[in-house]
Amino acid sequence: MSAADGAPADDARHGNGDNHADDADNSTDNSTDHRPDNSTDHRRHIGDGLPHIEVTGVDLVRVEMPLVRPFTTSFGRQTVREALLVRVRTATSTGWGECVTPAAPVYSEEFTDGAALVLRDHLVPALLGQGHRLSAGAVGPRLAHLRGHPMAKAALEVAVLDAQLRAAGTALAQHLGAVRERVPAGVSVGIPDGGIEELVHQVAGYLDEGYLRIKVKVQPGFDVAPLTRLREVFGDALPLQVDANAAYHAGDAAHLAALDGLDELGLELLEQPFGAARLRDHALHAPAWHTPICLDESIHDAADAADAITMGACQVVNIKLGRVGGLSESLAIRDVCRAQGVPVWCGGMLETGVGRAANVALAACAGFDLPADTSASNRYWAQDLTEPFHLEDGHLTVPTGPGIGRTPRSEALEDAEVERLLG
Ligand code: OSB
Ligand code: MG
Repeated sequence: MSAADGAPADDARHGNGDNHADDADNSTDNSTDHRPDNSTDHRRHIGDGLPHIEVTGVDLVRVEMPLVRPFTTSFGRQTVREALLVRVRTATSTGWGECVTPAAPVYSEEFTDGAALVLRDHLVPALLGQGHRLSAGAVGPRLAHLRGHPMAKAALEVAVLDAQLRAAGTALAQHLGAVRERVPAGVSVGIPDGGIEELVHQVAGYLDEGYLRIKVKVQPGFDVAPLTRLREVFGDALPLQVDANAAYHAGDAAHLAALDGLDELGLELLEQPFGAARLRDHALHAPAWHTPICLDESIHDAADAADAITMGACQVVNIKLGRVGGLSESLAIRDVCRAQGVPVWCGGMLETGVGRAANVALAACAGFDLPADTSASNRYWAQDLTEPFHLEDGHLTVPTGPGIGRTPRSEALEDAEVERLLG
Protein backbone atom coordinates (compact mmCIF):
# COMPACT_ATOMS: atom_id res chain seq x y z
CA MET A 1 0.00 0.00 0.00
CA SER A 2 1.31 3.43 -0.82
CA ALA A 3 0.99 6.27 1.66
CA ALA A 4 -1.27 8.06 -0.80
CA ASP A 5 -4.01 5.44 -0.71
CA GLY A 6 -7.28 7.05 0.20
CA ALA A 7 -6.56 10.22 -1.79
CA PRO A 8 -9.51 11.66 -3.71
CA ALA A 9 -10.05 10.30 -7.22
CA ASP A 10 -8.11 12.05 -9.95
CA ASP A 11 -11.10 14.01 -11.20
CA ALA A 12 -10.53 17.19 -9.21
CA ARG A 13 -10.57 20.25 -11.41
CA HIS A 14 -7.34 22.21 -11.48
CA GLY A 15 -6.53 25.80 -12.13
CA ASN A 16 -9.98 27.10 -12.96
CA GLY A 17 -9.86 29.70 -10.20
CA ASP A 18 -13.23 28.49 -8.92
CA ASN A 19 -13.22 28.24 -5.17
CA HIS A 20 -16.70 26.84 -4.75
CA ALA A 21 -17.21 23.43 -3.25
CA ASP A 22 -19.44 22.23 -6.06
CA ASP A 23 -17.46 19.09 -6.73
CA ALA A 24 -17.43 18.03 -3.11
CA ASP A 25 -20.00 15.63 -1.73
CA ASN A 26 -22.55 18.19 -0.63
CA SER A 27 -24.89 15.80 1.09
CA THR A 28 -24.54 17.93 4.22
CA ASP A 29 -25.21 21.64 4.44
CA ASN A 30 -21.70 22.61 5.53
CA SER A 31 -20.48 22.80 1.94
CA THR A 32 -18.36 25.84 2.64
CA ASP A 33 -16.38 24.03 5.33
CA HIS A 34 -13.22 22.93 3.54
CA ARG A 35 -11.49 21.58 6.62
CA PRO A 36 -9.57 18.37 6.16
CA ASP A 37 -11.53 15.15 6.13
CA ASN A 38 -9.87 12.63 8.45
CA SER A 39 -10.44 9.78 6.01
CA THR A 40 -7.78 11.30 3.76
CA ASP A 41 -5.45 12.34 6.56
CA HIS A 42 -1.94 11.36 5.53
CA ARG A 43 -0.59 12.03 8.98
CA ARG A 44 -1.82 8.53 9.80
CA HIS A 45 -0.45 6.87 6.67
CA ILE A 46 3.15 7.95 6.24
CA GLY A 47 5.46 4.99 6.88
CA ASP A 48 2.54 2.52 6.94
CA GLY A 49 3.46 -0.86 5.50
CA LEU A 50 7.17 -0.32 6.18
CA PRO A 51 9.16 -2.10 8.89
CA HIS A 52 9.55 -0.10 12.09
CA ILE A 53 13.12 0.88 12.87
CA GLU A 54 15.05 0.59 16.12
CA VAL A 55 16.93 3.88 16.44
CA THR A 56 20.48 3.46 17.78
CA GLY A 57 21.69 7.01 17.20
CA VAL A 58 20.72 10.48 16.02
CA ASP A 59 23.25 13.05 14.81
CA LEU A 60 23.05 16.63 13.66
CA VAL A 61 25.47 17.34 10.84
CA ARG A 62 26.25 20.94 9.88
CA VAL A 63 27.75 21.70 6.51
CA GLU A 64 28.60 25.12 5.03
CA MET A 65 27.50 25.38 1.41
CA PRO A 66 28.58 28.48 -0.57
CA LEU A 67 25.96 29.50 -3.16
CA VAL A 68 27.12 29.93 -6.76
CA ARG A 69 25.61 33.42 -6.71
CA PRO A 70 24.11 35.54 -3.93
CA PHE A 71 20.38 34.97 -3.35
CA THR A 72 18.53 38.15 -2.36
CA THR A 73 14.89 38.34 -1.38
CA SER A 74 12.83 41.01 0.34
CA PHE A 75 14.10 39.54 3.64
CA GLY A 76 17.81 39.61 2.92
CA ARG A 77 20.88 38.59 0.93
CA GLN A 78 22.38 35.15 1.34
CA THR A 79 25.74 33.91 0.04
CA VAL A 80 26.19 30.73 2.06
CA ARG A 81 23.73 28.16 3.26
CA GLU A 82 24.50 26.49 6.56
CA ALA A 83 22.87 23.16 5.94
CA LEU A 84 21.71 21.20 8.97
CA LEU A 85 21.20 17.50 8.33
CA VAL A 86 19.61 14.99 10.65
CA ARG A 87 21.05 11.48 10.53
CA VAL A 88 19.05 8.67 12.11
CA ARG A 89 21.06 5.49 12.65
CA THR A 90 19.83 1.94 13.16
CA ALA A 91 21.79 -1.32 13.26
CA THR A 92 21.05 -1.88 9.57
CA SER A 93 20.32 1.46 7.90
CA THR A 94 20.93 5.19 8.05
CA GLY A 95 18.27 7.79 7.29
CA TRP A 96 18.85 11.39 6.22
CA GLY A 97 16.68 14.49 6.52
CA GLU A 98 17.49 18.15 5.85
CA CYS A 99 16.40 20.91 8.18
CA VAL A 100 15.71 23.80 5.80
CA THR A 101 16.04 26.63 8.31
CA PRO A 102 17.96 29.71 7.21
CA ALA A 103 20.70 31.04 9.51
CA ALA A 104 18.46 33.90 10.75
CA PRO A 105 14.72 34.03 11.53
CA VAL A 106 13.82 36.04 8.41
CA TYR A 107 11.48 33.79 6.41
CA SER A 108 9.63 32.49 9.48
CA GLU A 109 10.52 32.32 13.18
CA GLU A 110 12.80 29.32 12.65
CA PHE A 111 16.57 29.58 12.29
CA THR A 112 19.36 27.04 12.23
CA ASP A 113 20.87 27.49 15.71
CA GLY A 114 17.38 27.42 17.21
CA ALA A 115 16.49 24.31 15.24
CA ALA A 116 19.65 22.52 16.38
CA LEU A 117 18.89 23.39 19.99
CA VAL A 118 15.24 22.34 19.87
CA LEU A 119 16.18 19.09 18.14
CA ARG A 120 18.82 18.31 20.77
CA ASP A 121 16.97 19.35 23.92
CA HIS A 122 13.32 18.74 23.05
CA LEU A 123 12.41 16.98 19.79
CA VAL A 124 14.82 14.04 19.82
CA PRO A 125 14.27 13.34 23.56
CA ALA A 126 10.47 13.48 23.05
CA LEU A 127 10.65 11.26 19.98
CA LEU A 128 12.72 8.58 21.68
CA GLY A 129 11.33 9.00 25.20
CA GLN A 130 8.48 6.69 24.21
CA GLY A 131 10.84 4.02 22.90
CA HIS A 132 13.46 3.72 20.20
CA ARG A 133 11.27 1.57 17.94
CA LEU A 134 9.27 3.70 15.58
CA SER A 135 7.79 4.51 12.21
CA ALA A 136 7.63 7.90 10.48
CA GLY A 137 3.90 8.10 11.16
CA ALA A 138 4.65 8.31 14.88
CA VAL A 139 6.95 11.33 14.56
CA GLY A 140 4.18 13.95 14.20
CA PRO A 141 2.02 12.59 17.05
CA ARG A 142 4.97 12.14 19.43
CA LEU A 143 6.05 15.76 18.83
CA ALA A 144 2.61 17.36 18.61
CA HIS A 145 2.71 18.76 22.17
CA LEU A 146 5.84 20.77 21.32
CA ARG A 147 4.81 24.01 19.63
CA GLY A 148 6.11 25.22 16.32
CA HIS A 149 9.49 24.26 14.84
CA PRO A 150 8.00 22.59 11.76
CA MET A 151 11.29 22.62 9.83
CA ALA A 152 13.10 20.78 12.62
CA LYS A 153 10.22 18.29 12.96
CA ALA A 154 10.09 17.73 9.19
CA ALA A 155 13.80 16.86 9.11
CA LEU A 156 13.22 14.18 11.75
CA GLU A 157 10.16 12.78 9.98
CA VAL A 158 12.01 12.46 6.67
CA ALA A 159 15.12 10.96 8.32
CA VAL A 160 13.05 8.29 10.09
CA LEU A 161 11.11 7.54 6.91
CA ASP A 162 14.35 7.37 4.91
CA ALA A 163 15.81 4.82 7.35
CA GLN A 164 12.63 2.72 7.09
CA LEU A 165 12.55 2.94 3.31
CA ARG A 166 16.23 2.01 2.99
CA ALA A 167 15.68 -0.98 5.27
CA ALA A 168 12.82 -2.06 3.00
CA GLY A 169 14.59 -1.19 -0.28
CA THR A 170 11.69 1.07 -1.31
CA ALA A 171 11.96 4.47 -2.99
CA LEU A 172 10.32 7.46 -1.31
CA ALA A 173 8.41 8.43 -4.47
CA GLN A 174 6.95 4.94 -4.68
CA HIS A 175 5.92 5.05 -1.03
CA LEU A 176 4.17 8.38 -1.56
CA GLY A 177 2.28 6.99 -4.56
CA ALA A 178 4.02 9.34 -7.01
CA VAL A 179 2.54 9.60 -10.48
CA ARG A 180 5.52 11.11 -12.35
CA GLU A 181 9.03 9.87 -13.14
CA ARG A 182 10.34 13.38 -13.70
CA VAL A 183 9.13 16.74 -12.47
CA PRO A 184 8.92 20.01 -14.41
CA ALA A 185 11.41 22.51 -12.98
CA GLY A 186 11.14 26.24 -12.51
CA VAL A 187 13.81 28.54 -11.13
CA SER A 188 13.56 31.19 -8.43
CA VAL A 189 15.66 34.23 -9.32
CA GLY A 190 16.83 36.51 -6.53
CA ILE A 191 17.01 40.30 -6.71
CA PRO A 192 20.37 40.79 -8.47
CA ASP A 193 23.07 43.09 -7.09
CA GLY A 194 23.38 44.56 -10.61
CA GLY A 195 19.71 45.52 -11.03
CA ILE A 196 17.40 45.07 -14.00
CA GLU A 197 19.93 44.31 -16.73
CA GLU A 198 21.62 41.66 -14.60
CA LEU A 199 18.18 40.15 -14.03
CA VAL A 200 17.60 40.00 -17.79
CA HIS A 201 21.00 38.33 -18.23
CA GLN A 202 20.32 35.74 -15.51
CA VAL A 203 16.85 34.94 -16.83
CA ALA A 204 18.25 34.50 -20.36
CA GLY A 205 20.80 32.04 -18.96
CA TYR A 206 18.17 30.01 -17.10
CA LEU A 207 15.94 29.90 -20.18
CA ASP A 208 18.90 28.66 -22.26
CA GLU A 209 19.37 25.89 -19.71
CA GLY A 210 15.75 24.88 -20.22
CA TYR A 211 13.86 25.99 -17.09
CA LEU A 212 10.13 25.87 -17.77
CA ARG A 213 9.13 28.92 -15.76
CA ILE A 214 10.80 31.84 -14.10
CA LYS A 215 9.96 33.14 -10.64
CA VAL A 216 11.36 36.54 -9.76
CA LYS A 217 11.76 37.89 -6.26
CA VAL A 218 10.20 41.33 -5.85
CA GLN A 219 10.05 43.94 -3.13
CA PRO A 220 8.81 47.53 -2.97
CA GLY A 221 11.13 49.45 -5.32
CA PHE A 222 12.03 46.37 -7.39
CA ASP A 223 8.80 45.15 -8.94
CA VAL A 224 6.92 46.70 -11.88
CA ALA A 225 9.97 48.04 -13.73
CA PRO A 226 12.02 44.80 -13.76
CA LEU A 227 8.98 42.66 -14.61
CA THR A 228 7.93 45.04 -17.41
CA ARG A 229 11.46 44.80 -18.79
CA LEU A 230 11.36 40.99 -18.69
CA ARG A 231 8.10 41.04 -20.67
CA GLU A 232 9.71 43.41 -23.24
CA VAL A 233 12.72 41.18 -23.70
CA PHE A 234 11.16 37.72 -23.46
CA GLY A 235 7.59 38.33 -24.63
CA ASP A 236 4.19 37.48 -23.26
CA ALA A 237 4.51 33.72 -23.64
CA LEU A 238 7.23 33.36 -20.99
CA PRO A 239 5.73 31.66 -17.91
CA LEU A 240 6.65 34.29 -15.33
CA GLN A 241 5.64 34.60 -11.69
CA VAL A 242 6.73 36.75 -8.76
CA ASP A 243 7.34 36.17 -5.05
CA ALA A 244 7.19 39.09 -2.61
CA ASN A 245 7.96 37.11 0.57
CA ALA A 246 5.43 39.18 2.52
CA ALA A 247 7.09 42.54 1.76
CA TYR A 248 3.99 44.61 0.89
CA HIS A 249 1.58 46.36 3.26
CA ALA A 250 -2.10 46.53 2.38
CA GLY A 251 -2.32 49.91 4.14
CA ASP A 252 0.31 51.50 1.90
CA ALA A 253 -1.11 53.11 -1.26
CA ALA A 254 2.22 52.96 -3.11
CA HIS A 255 2.54 49.26 -2.34
CA LEU A 256 -0.98 48.60 -3.62
CA ALA A 257 -0.28 50.60 -6.78
CA ALA A 258 2.80 48.47 -7.44
CA LEU A 259 0.81 45.26 -6.96
CA ASP A 260 -1.86 46.60 -9.35
CA GLY A 261 0.94 47.29 -11.84
CA LEU A 262 2.27 43.72 -11.51
CA ASP A 263 -1.28 42.48 -12.10
CA GLU A 264 -1.17 43.95 -15.63
CA LEU A 265 1.79 41.80 -16.66
CA GLY A 266 0.13 38.46 -17.30
CA LEU A 267 1.91 36.66 -14.46
CA GLU A 268 1.21 33.01 -13.66
CA LEU A 269 0.81 33.94 -10.04
CA LEU A 270 1.69 36.43 -7.32
CA GLU A 271 3.23 34.68 -4.31
CA GLN A 272 2.71 35.99 -0.78
CA PRO A 273 2.39 39.75 -1.29
CA PHE A 274 1.32 40.43 2.33
CA GLY A 275 2.40 39.17 5.74
CA ALA A 276 2.12 35.56 6.83
CA ALA A 277 -0.66 36.40 9.30
CA ARG A 278 -2.51 38.71 6.89
CA LEU A 279 -4.97 36.23 5.34
CA ARG A 280 -7.69 38.86 5.36
CA ASP A 281 -5.59 41.35 3.39
CA HIS A 282 -5.03 38.68 0.75
CA ALA A 283 -8.76 37.88 0.69
CA LEU A 284 -9.70 41.57 0.37
CA HIS A 285 -7.40 42.28 -2.58
CA ALA A 286 -7.40 38.98 -4.51
CA PRO A 287 -10.80 39.55 -6.19
CA ALA A 288 -9.61 42.77 -7.82
CA TRP A 289 -6.61 41.09 -9.47
CA HIS A 290 -6.52 38.85 -12.56
CA THR A 291 -3.35 37.21 -11.27
CA PRO A 292 -3.91 34.17 -9.05
CA ILE A 293 -2.63 34.67 -5.50
CA CYS A 294 -0.37 31.92 -4.21
CA LEU A 295 0.33 31.60 -0.50
CA ASP A 296 3.61 30.34 0.92
CA GLU A 297 4.44 31.80 4.38
CA SER A 298 0.74 31.92 5.43
CA ILE A 299 0.09 28.19 5.11
CA HIS A 300 1.34 26.10 8.03
CA ASP A 301 -1.01 23.14 7.80
CA ALA A 302 -4.07 21.71 6.07
CA ALA A 303 -6.48 23.71 8.21
CA ASP A 304 -4.73 26.94 7.16
CA ALA A 305 -5.11 25.91 3.52
CA ALA A 306 -8.81 25.21 4.05
CA ASP A 307 -9.29 28.59 5.76
CA ALA A 308 -7.39 30.48 3.05
CA ILE A 309 -9.36 28.83 0.26
CA THR A 310 -12.69 29.39 2.03
CA MET A 311 -11.87 33.07 2.55
CA GLY A 312 -10.74 33.54 -1.04
CA ALA A 313 -7.26 34.48 0.17
CA CYS A 314 -5.53 32.29 -2.42
CA GLN A 315 -6.10 30.40 -5.64
CA VAL A 316 -2.83 28.42 -5.54
CA VAL A 317 -0.73 26.98 -2.68
CA ASN A 318 3.05 26.59 -2.49
CA ILE A 319 3.81 23.47 -0.41
CA LYS A 320 7.18 23.22 1.32
CA LEU A 321 7.58 20.19 3.48
CA GLY A 322 9.82 22.07 5.93
CA ARG A 323 7.40 24.94 6.42
CA VAL A 324 4.49 22.59 7.18
CA GLY A 325 6.30 20.05 9.38
CA GLY A 326 6.84 17.19 6.97
CA LEU A 327 5.60 14.98 4.17
CA SER A 328 2.44 13.90 5.99
CA GLU A 329 1.18 17.44 6.40
CA SER A 330 2.26 18.27 2.83
CA LEU A 331 0.01 15.51 1.50
CA ALA A 332 -2.84 16.58 3.78
CA ILE A 333 -2.59 20.11 2.34
CA ARG A 334 -2.47 18.66 -1.16
CA ASP A 335 -5.69 16.76 -0.44
CA VAL A 336 -7.55 19.83 0.84
CA CYS A 337 -6.46 21.86 -2.20
CA ARG A 338 -7.20 19.09 -4.67
CA ALA A 339 -10.72 18.65 -3.38
CA GLN A 340 -11.31 22.35 -4.08
CA GLY A 341 -9.61 22.40 -7.48
CA VAL A 342 -6.79 24.55 -6.13
CA PRO A 343 -3.44 23.73 -7.78
CA VAL A 344 -0.40 23.21 -5.59
CA TRP A 345 3.28 23.11 -6.37
CA CYS A 346 6.41 22.19 -4.49
CA GLY A 347 8.43 25.14 -3.22
CA GLY A 348 12.08 25.14 -2.19
CA MET A 349 14.37 26.52 0.51
CA LEU A 350 17.75 26.30 -1.26
CA GLU A 351 18.11 22.65 -0.27
CA THR A 352 21.17 20.48 -0.75
CA GLY A 353 20.70 17.19 -2.59
CA VAL A 354 19.27 15.64 0.58
CA GLY A 355 16.32 18.02 0.89
CA ARG A 356 15.98 18.28 -2.88
CA ALA A 357 15.55 14.51 -3.18
CA ALA A 358 12.57 14.63 -0.79
CA ASN A 359 11.13 17.67 -2.62
CA VAL A 360 11.39 15.98 -5.99
CA ALA A 361 9.56 12.88 -4.69
CA LEU A 362 6.81 15.12 -3.28
CA ALA A 363 6.57 17.11 -6.52
CA ALA A 364 6.06 13.79 -8.35
CA CYS A 365 2.77 13.21 -6.49
CA ALA A 366 -0.68 13.78 -7.97
CA GLY A 367 -1.97 17.34 -7.63
CA PHE A 368 1.49 18.95 -7.90
CA ASP A 369 0.63 20.26 -11.33
CA LEU A 370 2.73 23.41 -11.65
CA PRO A 371 6.53 23.50 -12.15
CA ALA A 372 8.33 23.21 -8.81
CA ASP A 373 11.07 25.37 -7.29
CA THR A 374 13.25 22.28 -7.61
CA SER A 375 16.11 23.55 -9.75
CA ALA A 376 19.18 21.54 -10.67
CA SER A 377 22.09 21.29 -8.22
CA ASN A 378 24.27 23.62 -10.34
CA ARG A 379 21.78 26.48 -9.89
CA TYR A 380 22.80 26.55 -6.22
CA TRP A 381 26.15 24.79 -5.69
CA ALA A 382 29.50 24.30 -7.39
CA GLN A 383 29.40 20.89 -5.74
CA ASP A 384 26.28 19.43 -4.15
CA LEU A 385 26.47 17.32 -0.99
CA THR A 386 25.07 14.35 -2.89
CA GLU A 387 25.16 13.06 -6.42
CA PRO A 388 23.82 16.12 -8.26
CA PHE A 389 20.39 16.65 -9.78
CA HIS A 390 20.56 17.62 -13.46
CA LEU A 391 18.11 19.53 -15.61
CA GLU A 392 17.09 17.42 -18.58
CA ASP A 393 14.63 18.91 -21.00
CA GLY A 394 13.37 21.23 -18.23
CA HIS A 395 12.82 18.37 -15.78
CA LEU A 396 14.49 16.73 -12.78
CA THR A 397 14.40 12.94 -12.66
CA VAL A 398 12.73 11.50 -9.57
CA PRO A 399 15.20 9.27 -7.69
CA THR A 400 14.37 5.56 -7.80
CA GLY A 401 16.95 4.27 -5.30
CA PRO A 402 15.95 3.20 -1.78
CA GLY A 403 14.74 5.93 0.57
CA ILE A 404 15.19 9.50 -0.62
CA GLY A 405 17.58 8.08 -3.23
CA ARG A 406 20.47 10.41 -2.46
CA THR A 407 23.21 10.10 0.18
CA PRO A 408 25.73 12.76 1.24
CA ARG A 409 29.16 12.00 -0.24
CA SER A 410 31.60 10.92 2.46
CA GLU A 411 34.22 13.52 1.34
CA ALA A 412 31.61 16.25 1.69
CA LEU A 413 30.95 15.15 5.26
CA GLU A 414 34.62 14.98 6.24
CA ASP A 415 34.87 18.63 7.30
CA ALA A 416 31.31 18.75 8.61
CA GLU A 417 30.61 19.52 12.22
CA VAL A 418 28.73 16.66 13.82
CA GLU A 419 26.79 16.80 17.05
CA ARG A 420 26.00 13.39 18.41
CA LEU A 421 22.66 13.41 20.24
CA LEU A 422 22.36 9.72 20.94
CA GLY A 423 24.40 6.57 20.43
O1 OSB B 1 9.84 32.11 -0.65
O2 OSB B 1 10.01 30.48 -1.97
C1 OSB B 1 10.53 31.22 -1.13
C2 OSB B 1 14.25 30.38 -0.74
C3 OSB B 1 14.40 30.58 0.61
C4 OSB B 1 13.33 31.01 1.35
C5 OSB B 1 12.09 31.25 0.76
C6 OSB B 1 11.92 31.04 -0.59
C7 OSB B 1 13.02 30.63 -1.36
C8 OSB B 1 12.98 30.47 -2.80
C9 OSB B 1 14.02 29.55 -3.41
O3 OSB B 1 12.22 31.07 -3.53
C10 OSB B 1 13.45 28.34 -4.03
C11 OSB B 1 14.55 27.35 -4.33
O4 OSB B 1 14.91 26.56 -3.43
O5 OSB B 1 15.05 27.37 -5.44
MG1 MG C 1 7.89 32.00 -1.46
